[in-house]
Amino acid sequence: MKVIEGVVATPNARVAIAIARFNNFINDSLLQGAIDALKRIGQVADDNITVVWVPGAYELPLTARVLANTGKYDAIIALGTVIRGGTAHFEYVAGEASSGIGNVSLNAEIPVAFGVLTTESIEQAIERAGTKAGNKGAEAALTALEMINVIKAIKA
Ligand code: INI
Repeated sequence: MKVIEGVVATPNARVAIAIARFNNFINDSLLQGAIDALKRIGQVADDNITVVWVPGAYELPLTARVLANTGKYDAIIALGTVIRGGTAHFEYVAGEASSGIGNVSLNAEIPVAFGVLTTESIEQAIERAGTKAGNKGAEAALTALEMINVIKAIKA
């Protein structure tokens, strides 16, 4: 039996983070969590991390696609926060961000981690950005690194 399981430490990884400005007071915490996880746990070099700011979560799939197509990155981490309001806007933005990011990952065959909060309230978002429900930016970063290693091991 052969079992493939990726480790997290990926010292030579080149990682791009695509991050939305919309709800940036929450996204800033996701970014800090992601960078801390990449460097402190993943041992990724500071010079190998690129951060790209875009207007909102809706713009994340295109940004991830352009980053993926450069061939310069081993993984991409998409960060943002979509909070439900009184209209259907939430569904469109969150839906497009989620399916678009998934499509980029499948088409480019590199990990594109989904670090986009989709919550009912600001309180739920704060809880997931470094307070009582952890930091989803850090979780997305660790997932991206593990997946780099899993894919490398499958192809080896
Ligand atoms: N963008 C977000 O990242 N989060 C939101 O909650 C949000 N809401 O609710 O409107 C949001 N809208 C902007 C959207 O991502 C695009 O930037 C905009 O529609 C222009 O394409």
